[in-house]
Amino acid sequence: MKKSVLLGVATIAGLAAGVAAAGTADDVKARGKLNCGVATGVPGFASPDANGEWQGFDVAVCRAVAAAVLDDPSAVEFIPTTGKTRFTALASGEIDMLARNTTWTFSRDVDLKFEFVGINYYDGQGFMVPKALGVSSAKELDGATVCIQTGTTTELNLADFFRINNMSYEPVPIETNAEAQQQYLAGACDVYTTDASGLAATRATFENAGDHVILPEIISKEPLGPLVRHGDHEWGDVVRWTLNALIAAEELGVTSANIDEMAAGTDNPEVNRLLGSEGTLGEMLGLDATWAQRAIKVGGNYGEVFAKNIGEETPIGLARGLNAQWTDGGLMYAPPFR
Ligand SMILES: N[C@@H](CCC(=O)N[C@@H](CS)C(=O)NCC(=O)O)C(=O)O
Repeated sequence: MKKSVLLGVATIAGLAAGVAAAGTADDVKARGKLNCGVATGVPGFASPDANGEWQGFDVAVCRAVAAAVLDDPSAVEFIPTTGKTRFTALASGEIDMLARNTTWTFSRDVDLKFEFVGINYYDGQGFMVPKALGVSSAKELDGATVCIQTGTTTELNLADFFRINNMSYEPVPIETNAEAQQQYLAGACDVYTTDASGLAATRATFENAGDHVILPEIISKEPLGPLVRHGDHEWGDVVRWTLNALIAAEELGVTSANIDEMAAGTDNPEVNRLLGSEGTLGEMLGLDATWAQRAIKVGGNYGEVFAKNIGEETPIGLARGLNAQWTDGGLMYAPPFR
């Protein structure tokens, strides 16, 4: 068992080393299309709408990168990946980047050889139970059956949490969020555990959402963000600074409503460098002067993307919390555009 796990990791890292040398930024430009790995379906984060168009908070990152690099937010092939398949898809070169509620951890960076370019959502793992179970704390879950997605940090945190609290559980392994939802609603498990954002997204689709409670414990840190292969620095920079552009735009007050006006030039030099009316940041990135303008125009700044897809006015109903700007008591903090 141990051997096969090690082999799997070595294979992923080996694949990554081979593909990285190719230079993904050039590949994407030559192909004219971005291959973006996303979830198979998490409402608000990544899921196809009634017309088959991918929508969501993670999808917005893919579209912003496509707009920056290819001048076309629709030049994206969305590739659904599960907790298990996402890393081989990235390492093998099937996808150029992964934007799928994926937690930045030591081993995914150092051992699997991926580069997390930033954090687009600070999350933590939670638990959902049917109200009828009469449980009000995760510490009351001794002996529970737990629906758990394989290949995730969720699986590992769950084991740690139960061990620390001297409790036992029976895992019900599942592959996708849709399957988890179905199994949980069918009563195959007492508890569904995943990132708290994923729980909110899943519960929002329930017919009787009020019959289910999210327990107060958050048992882990899940900094979620987009990632690329190690060693592919030019491409890593493009994805990193596209995400930073969306975050900085919110801090600087650049919105989808005022961006055209601001792009003509403002009395804030950083806004001018971001939007390309001053300086040569785009050129340094291997792009043109208006790359960030295009990225921001797709769905607005970080705050607009958040509000539209997962914010308090949406059925998902997430508060900004840790994901507020640093100027507003949160952790969102883009490095300077200079
Ligand atoms: N953040 C954790 C868990 C991510 C995860 O896979 N969460 C599930 C539950 S919301 C998910 O996104 N599923 C998407 C899918 O099934 O397509 C990780 O990186 O391992």
